Amino acid sequence: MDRITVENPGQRYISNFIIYDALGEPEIDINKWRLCIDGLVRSKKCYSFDELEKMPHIKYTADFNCVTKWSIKDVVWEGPSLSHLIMDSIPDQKAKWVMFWSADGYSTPVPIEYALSERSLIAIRMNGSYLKKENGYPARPFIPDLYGWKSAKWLTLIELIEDYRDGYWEQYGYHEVGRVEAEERFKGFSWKSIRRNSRRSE
Ligand SMILES: Nc1nc2c(c(=O)[nH]1)N[C@H]1C(S)=C(S)[C@@H](COP(=O)(O)O)O[C@H]1N2
Ligand SMILES: [Mo]
Repeated sequence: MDRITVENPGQRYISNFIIYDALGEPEIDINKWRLCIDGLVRSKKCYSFDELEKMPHIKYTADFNCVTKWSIKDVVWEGPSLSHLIMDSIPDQKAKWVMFWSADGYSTPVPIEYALSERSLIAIRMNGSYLKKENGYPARPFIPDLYGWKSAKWLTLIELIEDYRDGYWEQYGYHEVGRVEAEERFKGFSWKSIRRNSRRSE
């Protein structure tokens, strides 16, 4: 899996990431930092950076798409498979959403089928180097099909839950799922469904 292409209507490419830290940049002590899997799982687990680093990694090139319409072309993403991490904790049948939580208090939900996609990973490297502090060191999830706000920087916790809950941006109206290809930018609104509905009424 070397390259993942996702259609990104309405986006334009820029050359550098615009750094966002809605709740401020947290201080992280890498020796104390852990990434934990919790909630509706049979076996709760926490991993150190060293453990994540030593696991098998997946690696591919894919664009990063921010819902505010900027994109970065061809970022090389690398890290453990998100689905392997979740499956190792044995998810309960009831789990339907995954909530990502960060050290700064940021959170964002994704449907479990996206978290379990073979292309979803926990990025510990971008473009061949560890994440920069401002890009979320030590780890952030990356799901190429979803907008960038679903990639919680300074990730600490992956919580499996049954019912949808808003995260930080979703409480202000951003979409539950956030698919780039369907322009799911805001709740109850996607250009694809508008086009589909207008075709239907023609
Ligand atoms: N913890 C945290 N994660 C976050 C954000 C944030 O403010 N805090 N912003 C999100 C948004 S809207 C985007 S587009 C990307 C931006 O990533 P970057 O700061 O590495 O460019 O991070 C996402 N993850
Ligand atoms: Mo964003």
